[in-house]
Amino acid sequence: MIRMFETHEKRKQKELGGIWKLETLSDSGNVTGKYTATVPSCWESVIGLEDYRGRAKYSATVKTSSENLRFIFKGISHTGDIYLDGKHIGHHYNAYTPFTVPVSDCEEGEHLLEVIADNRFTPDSALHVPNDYRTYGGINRPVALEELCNAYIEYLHVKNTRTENSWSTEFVAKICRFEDNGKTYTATVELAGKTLDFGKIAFEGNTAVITAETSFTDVDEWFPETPNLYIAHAKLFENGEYIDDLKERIGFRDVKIDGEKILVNGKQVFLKGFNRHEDYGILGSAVPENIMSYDLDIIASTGSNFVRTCHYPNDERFLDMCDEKGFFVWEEGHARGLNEDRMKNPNFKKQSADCIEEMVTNHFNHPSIIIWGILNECASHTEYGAECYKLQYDQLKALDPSRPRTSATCQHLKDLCYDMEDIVSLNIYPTWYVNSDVTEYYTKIKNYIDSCISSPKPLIISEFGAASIYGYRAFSHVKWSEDRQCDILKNIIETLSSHEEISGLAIWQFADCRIDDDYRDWNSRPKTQNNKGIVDIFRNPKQSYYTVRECFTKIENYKN
Ligand code: ADA
Repeated sequence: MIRMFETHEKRKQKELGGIWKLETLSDSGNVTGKYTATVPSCWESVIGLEDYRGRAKYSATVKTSSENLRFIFKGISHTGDIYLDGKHIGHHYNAYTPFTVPVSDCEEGEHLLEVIADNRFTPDSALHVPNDYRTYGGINRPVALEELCNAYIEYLHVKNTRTENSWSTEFVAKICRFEDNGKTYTATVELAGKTLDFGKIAFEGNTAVITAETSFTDVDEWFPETPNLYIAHAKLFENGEYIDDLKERIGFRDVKIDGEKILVNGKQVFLKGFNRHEDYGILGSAVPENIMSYDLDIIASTGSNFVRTCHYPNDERFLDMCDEKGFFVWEEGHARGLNEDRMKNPNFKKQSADCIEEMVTNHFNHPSIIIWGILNECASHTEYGAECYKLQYDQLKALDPSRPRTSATCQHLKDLCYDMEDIVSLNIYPTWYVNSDVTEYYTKIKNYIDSCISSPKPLIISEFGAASIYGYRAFSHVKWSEDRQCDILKNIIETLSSHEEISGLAIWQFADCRIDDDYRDWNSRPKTQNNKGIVDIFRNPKQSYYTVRECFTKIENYKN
């Protein structure tokens, strides 16, 4: 599946999974090895390619029966070039956002589809750099092929705004056509028993953005405890004939900031949970659906209601599960620990803007996403860095003013961006990286923040934690023992959760994850992993799982 619910009744869409041919390529393009790989998967789970950093070509034969096609790639890590019958038809940078490749005038029959994936760290790559998570290689998320008529619905956004005793809803859809064939196009959308008519579509060139509005009084709101979901179903007509459709799953949920409070449907929430990388065992970032679901069940069992998709947009199937199972999500654009030099990479601004645009356009309708994040621990303490933060915050606001924005900082006492964001978020490691009393350490930063911001705003501790080696127990509770990790997590959760002004606690991190072996701090990462999980990379619980469960289940999900 490419989503956890049916997205079409009319459009013909098939997943292009199965076993593909895989050939590793030298920098000059010569074949250096022949393999096969399942799609989706990372090539690190192909014997002989466990540590491969380079380029490789996937190939498969696809059968088509329509002249108008669209290929959907949910994720190629980290750069993909697409060829159909040897002709270059698409290019995309970034492992974590989906992209599509429309093809017209395609003859019916069999075609050769080739995908060259590239996970090298080159000067052209501003966001995928050696890091404290691994940039895997390959087609690590699903691929699908759609057979279309002359026009199709590219996206449908449903914007719900909660009013006194009803919901006002705006529908925004983008329609694309392959050519102006002189025919008339109209569209409708159905939701919660209502059908609206978008009317006749006026194209500008071969695209059109259409809107319609209504209100609802008798719908069930979305909360994690009652994750009520509805299907919005858009239909497209050509000269009155039904030719295409798109189903989106939405929730009646709105999120507001009121002083230091985060309000969801008017209720003040307390976010407690984890930072989660997309990484599992030997499967890497191609996490299968059952593990995504298992992860969320483990997280829920600790009394958590919150997941931060550190440090990049996540697989839509995972976000679908967060909608269904009921989690609050902070989803963020792709960036981790980029210093000013890296932010000055000539490709940085465009690669960041593209990632944010793709993230918001594709993930807009998820009710679980209540916060957009950017630029984790980047150069928010320099003038140039702050200019980049402002650019990205402005872009996010233009794309989606309905959700608050934040960024997790480690520049605590020199951050220049506290007044830009809707929520202040701190990554702090007292009693792990910093030998300091938790309250003293936190209070000093909080006092500085209060001196920087013009009005009160919510505060989230977006990262805190400690490392432990799975299975290492010690009466001494020395660092790296599971016992020490428990002590640190318990102390920080109990201390900080008593501070009324804090709206959220996110543990770093849910599960141990693989890192790039040329990450600058590799020598503090035994097993070439970030070991701060409360479960190991195979989801075996450490003692800290039980400690966190004991602490989090004592904390209310909502403040009165
Ligand atoms: C930072 C960073 C995380 C991780 C963490 C750690 O806060 O945001 O990605 O690297 O440190 O484990 O040190």
